[in-house]
Amino acid sequence: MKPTAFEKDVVEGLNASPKKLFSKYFYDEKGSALFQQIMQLPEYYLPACETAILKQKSSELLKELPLANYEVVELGAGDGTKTALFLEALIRAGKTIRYLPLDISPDILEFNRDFMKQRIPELAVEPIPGDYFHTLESIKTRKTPKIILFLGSNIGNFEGEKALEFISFVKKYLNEGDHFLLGVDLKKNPRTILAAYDDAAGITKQFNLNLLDRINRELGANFTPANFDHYASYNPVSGATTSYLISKQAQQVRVAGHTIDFKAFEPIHMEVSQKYSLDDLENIRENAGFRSVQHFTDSRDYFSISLFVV
Ligand code: AVJ
Repeated sequence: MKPTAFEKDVVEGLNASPKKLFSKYFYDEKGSALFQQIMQLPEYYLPACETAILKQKSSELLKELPLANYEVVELGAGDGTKTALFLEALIRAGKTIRYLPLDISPDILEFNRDFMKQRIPELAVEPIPGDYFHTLESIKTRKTPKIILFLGSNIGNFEGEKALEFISFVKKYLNEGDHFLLGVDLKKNPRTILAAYDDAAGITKQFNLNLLDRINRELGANFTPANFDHYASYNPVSGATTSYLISKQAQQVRVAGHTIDFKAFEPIHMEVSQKYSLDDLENIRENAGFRSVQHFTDSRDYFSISLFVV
């Protein structure tokens, strides 16, 4: 039988040096539930900041969105609970909008649609399941002006140049008068950032270890998660928060017919959560070819919702 993309990525990643797994695989059912728990953690300040911006800055934001009609396309929409605040503000301002949540998970899209039906009954919702690349292609020829949303600091998972590549890719699907709204976590006190990825309750640790469990369940592997420790780091120069699982001892693991050797204290690179300064975002604007960018931040300047104009 042909190996799935998941199996291929896991086997390749564990045979690479340094060893690496992809954070996009965190989100099975258990992983998605753990991420919901992370969003409630006192240390994980991101969702509260983004919600505060959407509540406090929506009238300022709306001044920059002058048209009467928009299609609001949300990349990696998730459950839509935060997005509702923005959609409600557009409707209150008298605009006619259609909401197109895009997500890889059909289940979360179903939740999203039901949630929106109940919260904003008059809203037209058109969920589109699939990955960003295919789904953007499928709406390319639509004529209504677009607002593309990419919230929740999801851009942080794109490593190095990949973030600019992705934003440039999105830009190609936009026409004059369209907008791109990006939720980004800003560089700040390194201790504040590190604590968000190394919470006292150990939920982020479980979130990382769950991927080993998932590999056991879905690929018939025999990881002992207790033999791995979670280690988060923040580099204040680059702005990269990086999470690793560290092998506590020399050990061997069987994964899909392969034997993987771990040395004591050998890391598996799990996730990058990149942080940006406003200057970094200005550079991205320039390199991706947007006309302008305006930043809407919370009272502590922890987080920005940045509006890029085509
Ligand atoms: C969903 C990618 C925004 O990087 O902050 C939370 C995922 N990882 N805690 C982030 C995550 C560890 C989160 N994003």
